[in-house]
Amino acid sequence: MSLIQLLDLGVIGDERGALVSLESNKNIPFDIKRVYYIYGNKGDVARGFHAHKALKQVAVCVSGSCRFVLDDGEEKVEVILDKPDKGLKIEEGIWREMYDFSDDCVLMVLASDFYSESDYIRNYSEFLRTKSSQQ
Ligand code: T46
Repeated sequence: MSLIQLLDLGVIGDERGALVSLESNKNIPFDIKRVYYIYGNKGDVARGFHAHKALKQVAVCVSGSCRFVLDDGEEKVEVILDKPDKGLKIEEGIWREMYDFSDDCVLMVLASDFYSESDYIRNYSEFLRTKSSQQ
């Protein structure tokens, strides 16, 4: 499966403007248990630098833009999020880094589970070891 999975969230638009609705197991392919958002980042700040053991997420840049680097241990890809109707699906076991936050960036993330630090792999060598032990 491609590392870049961009979901078309669908816009319900009319003459007043746009509306995007996000629903568990419909346009978001899991039960949404948590929503968080990231904003006010300095442009030169990078975030992420971890993978999740089990968590699935969909990231939506509802305002502005930012750049994701996704890495499955074999391949690295880059994707720019700059559309509020596009969601980047990030499966478990994918290392992610985020860069180039615009001043107006609001990055909203829908997650398949509650926050748990024990689901994070924050060390890149450990991430690669996990991937090679799965092969
Ligand atoms: C991810 C990327 C896209 C909480 O207490 N609850 C939460 O729901 C979250 C997401 C974080 N935290 C705490 C954990 C840290 O002490 O907030 C602090 C900052 O989190 P972190 O450094 O992991 O933030 P990012 O921006 O590097 O990563 C976040 C998510 O943590 C992560 O799951 O995939 O955004």
